[in-house]
Amino acid sequence: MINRKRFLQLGLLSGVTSLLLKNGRGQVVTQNGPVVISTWDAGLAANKGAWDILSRGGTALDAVENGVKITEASQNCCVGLGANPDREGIVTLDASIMDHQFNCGSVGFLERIKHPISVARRVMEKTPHVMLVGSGAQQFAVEEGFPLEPQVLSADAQNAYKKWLEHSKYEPAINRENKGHGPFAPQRFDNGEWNHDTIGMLAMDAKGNLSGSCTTSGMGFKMRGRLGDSPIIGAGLFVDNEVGACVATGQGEDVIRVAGSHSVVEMMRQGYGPEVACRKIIERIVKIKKADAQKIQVAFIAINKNGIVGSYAIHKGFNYAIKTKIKETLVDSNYHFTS
Ligand code: SD4
Repeated sequence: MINRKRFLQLGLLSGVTSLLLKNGRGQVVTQNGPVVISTWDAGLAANKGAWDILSRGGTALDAVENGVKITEASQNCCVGLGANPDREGIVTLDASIMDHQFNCGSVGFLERIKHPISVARRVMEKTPHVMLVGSGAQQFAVEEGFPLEPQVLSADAQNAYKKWLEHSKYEPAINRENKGHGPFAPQRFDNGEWNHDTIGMLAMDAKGNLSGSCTTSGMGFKMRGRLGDSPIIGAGLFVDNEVGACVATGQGEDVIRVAGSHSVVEMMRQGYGPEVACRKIIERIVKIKKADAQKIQVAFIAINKNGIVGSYAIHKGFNYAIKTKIKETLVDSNYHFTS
């Protein structure tokens, strides 16, 4: 007989059990069709954009593009052209998108384009390639009709960059939804609103198909030319419609090392529920990093084929937004280090 621990591991119970009910055959299904989840509290607004599509019977793919475009367009956020620049003072953007049939596209090191996620989708749909970077990605975007935006920093980013130039050290802070101070002080806002640079989104549509998207300015004040995990399929994002999907946020280098999102999906293939699958790969990163794990944040969110969602982070302070027909909320993630 299945014991309680195994039951929990398989994700048959989770923090979002209220989203679920058992049908007559005892399978766990989403109560009211579509579901969308996305990283950090900016996900609340982004999920609304996804829901506009999902609630009208649209596809998960359209939903995850539309959703994160809201965050990309926001000048007062961590993602898109209003975000923190690299060391040279230039904003460079990465994004990826993946549908339910292993179609995927991404862009990296893209400058002066407002919606990298839409360029990633065009790469997926209109080229024989998966990934375009730098000036080639920008050239493709312009050829596709995306306007070239002026190369200026937002007022917040300008202030942050000026401040950063005072010491010019690359010391990524631990990403949290930060209301605190001390070693975890925010990178950017004095009021501690946030210190992260990415939105990742996963959706299941009314047909039960999954898709995912991820878009970021990367780590603030990174070396010029640096790519993180977000544009790398299998690291920042992975979708396998038979199993589930995962998206990552946090220190991209350490997500890439373990092929993070793909590894989480493989854990779900082995039968683990989304939260346990995320936890297992977080534990793998913590083991690899040894004492340095204290200094980095990585978090995953995941959804399985039954519409069950879960997450796990290295440190406290990660949260993600859920939207279904009956629920719209921000969930505090479980995490590895309790002290
Ligand atoms: C990166 N994973 O470029 C991104 C950064 C991030 O919240 O998620 N920040 O490494």
